[in-house]
Amino acid sequence: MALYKFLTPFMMNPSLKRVHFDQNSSFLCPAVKANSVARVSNQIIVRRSGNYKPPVWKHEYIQSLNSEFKGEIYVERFNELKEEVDVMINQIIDDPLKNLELIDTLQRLGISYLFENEIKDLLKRTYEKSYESDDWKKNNLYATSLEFRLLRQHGFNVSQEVFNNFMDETKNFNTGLYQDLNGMLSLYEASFLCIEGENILEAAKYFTINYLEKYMRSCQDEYEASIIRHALELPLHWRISRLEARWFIDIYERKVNMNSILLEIAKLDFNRVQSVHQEDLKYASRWWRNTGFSEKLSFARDRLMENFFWTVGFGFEPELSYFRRMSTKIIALITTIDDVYDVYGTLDELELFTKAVERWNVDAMDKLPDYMKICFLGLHNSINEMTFDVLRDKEINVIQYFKKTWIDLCKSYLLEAKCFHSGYKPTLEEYLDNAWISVGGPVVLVHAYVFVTSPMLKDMESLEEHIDIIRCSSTIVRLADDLATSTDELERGDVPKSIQCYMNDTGASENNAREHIKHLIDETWKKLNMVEVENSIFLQVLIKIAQNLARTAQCMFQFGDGHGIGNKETNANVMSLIVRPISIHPYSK
Ligand code: 0FV
Ligand code: MN
Ligand code: MN
Ligand code: MN
Ligand code: MN
Repeated sequence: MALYKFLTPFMMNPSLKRVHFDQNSSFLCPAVKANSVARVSNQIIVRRSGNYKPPVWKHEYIQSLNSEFKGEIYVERFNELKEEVDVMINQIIDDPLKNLELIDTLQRLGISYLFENEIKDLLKRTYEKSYESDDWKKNNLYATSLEFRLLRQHGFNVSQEVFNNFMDETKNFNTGLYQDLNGMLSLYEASFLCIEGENILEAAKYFTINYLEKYMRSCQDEYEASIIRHALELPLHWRISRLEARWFIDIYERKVNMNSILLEIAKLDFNRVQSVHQEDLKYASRWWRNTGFSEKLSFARDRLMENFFWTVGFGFEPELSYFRRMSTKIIALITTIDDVYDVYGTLDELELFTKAVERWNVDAMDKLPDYMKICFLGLHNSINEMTFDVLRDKEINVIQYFKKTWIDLCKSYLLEAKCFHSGYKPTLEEYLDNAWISVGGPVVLVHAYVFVTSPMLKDMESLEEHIDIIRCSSTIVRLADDLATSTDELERGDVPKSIQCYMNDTGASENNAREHIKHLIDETWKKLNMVEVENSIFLQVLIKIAQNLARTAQCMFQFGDGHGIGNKETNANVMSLIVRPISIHPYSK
């Protein structure tokens, strides 16, 4: 890959290798705010500052979390309810629309994972049935869209042509459909399962968004408005399932004719799963404290809770504890090392650190400054320990695969650091060729894949073949991150991010550039949707985590920098997902 091919000549210039600082001039970059100036062998080193705030969620607070749903008291009731739902799923067979609605409700309530096989069977029966007669959906936009979305989500082959019925001769959607709000909402959600080149679904997206936005402005019904607003903020397909479950449980409770069995099991299960998450979080927080990073590397973000929150987005299921615990460590390490490269380290130091990671050997530590020694050994020990766990439990040595992701990450960081120090402005294409790596996506995904599956060497090797999945997912993380963080980053001194690269390339305004980046997210999702899922269980797992990573990023960066700044939206999400159980007493809400 010809990364930043024009950069090399700049970097050959030795005068750029060390930052010389003359206190009277600010030739470096006018935006750089130096808060730390140190003298090392007669040279003055300028260190930038992230001005990061201390963590909102303290270790002691985290350790004090203790859910009553952890124990056995609710198990019996839970099992009873589960049996009742089982019966419910097996009962309905002759009304395809009722079947689909049940599946949709189970998914939105966050309990479909408890009935995975039953749901697959039910969908299969519905799929076969829909060939016998289509009277139930023929002129029903709501039923057609719901069926389309659920079937496609579950890997059934279904064509966008099913919507032809609802278009006029000029291939525009019928405006008569405006009368059918549920249908419009359902078509809106379905349109996000679009793959590249599907023009009907693309048209459906614009048709429904335009209408729903207009409808919102005059909507008087508060319940209805909250549902439409929620849908327009982020489509279902882009949302993390735990957060959707927490939101939908409240909505469902207010629904006319809701099923109280489903509501009760959803609440109980949410709380039960949350108690598992709390134990994972407590483990991760003990690990984090034990690294000493927050004192020794105090320039870096101390965001253990936020790091953990990501992992609940990747996979919430109770049996994924080990995966969440290790993934939290990985994101904490990524965030810290990112700050070393972006904020604190000098270019010379960063070159040394990159070499040490490439050697992956404790001896490589000798030449590093003290603050980097602790960072390097923390990384080395954590990843080696995970490798040990995997070797012990899954009988496969994955060190070369783990190691490679960290080397690639550090190289991509170094390239950005060089670019910053030389003032080189990459094109958007050049930038993205590197920036999908520098956002940490490949590190997260390759480790996750190992933790969630039991891969064989051939599966590890085939990851390279499916690098497009990893790249698409990581690109979405990168673009969402840039939309949320690049204003602060440029202020503190950083490379041009995707928005600025596009502005440089085209002369577009910042607003237009932001719109373009959002459009790229949309386009990248289409590629992430386009993957054949029937052939391998390993591939299915990879796709699922890759999509969840993209979703979590869109959630973290939906209202600005929810990862680094600890904003009110992230704090509210943490409270409702991780800290507070749902009240289960019917009168105590
Ligand atoms: C982003 O920070 C950051 F640290 C992230 C997204 C950590 C979590 C990563 C994954 C879950 C993949 P920042 O905006 O400083 O990153 P860049 O790359 O822009 O410096
Ligand atoms: Mn950064
Ligand atoms: Mn960075
Ligand atoms: Mn393939
Ligand atoms: Mn960023």
